Amino acid sequence: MENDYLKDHVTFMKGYTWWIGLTDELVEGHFMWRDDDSIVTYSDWDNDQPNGGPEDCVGFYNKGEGNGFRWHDLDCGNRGFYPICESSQTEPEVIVGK
Ligand SMILES: [Ca+2]
Ligand SMILES: [Ca+2]
Repeated sequence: MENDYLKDHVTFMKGYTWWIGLTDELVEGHFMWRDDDSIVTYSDWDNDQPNGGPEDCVGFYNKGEGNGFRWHDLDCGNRGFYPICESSQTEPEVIVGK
């Protein structure tokens, strides 16, 4: 599972949050991969996520010791998070609604 692969490779850098290239900025609650607009078929949301609203970008988020990384929807404008997928940050996006 790709998700587990990524976890294995980023777990050693706890304290950082990693964008995974998943977003619902086109249709709220409808998460799609940025690289090919495919619908997400697997998920690893944290217990109270996604909590929606203006948080449209999904990151690997580590709450604290022992918790590991789970998915959180987060404010796309957050700086200091690191993209796992290179394709996400530079493509022009057409926002059709929220
Ligand atoms: Ca959202
Ligand atoms: Ca959230």
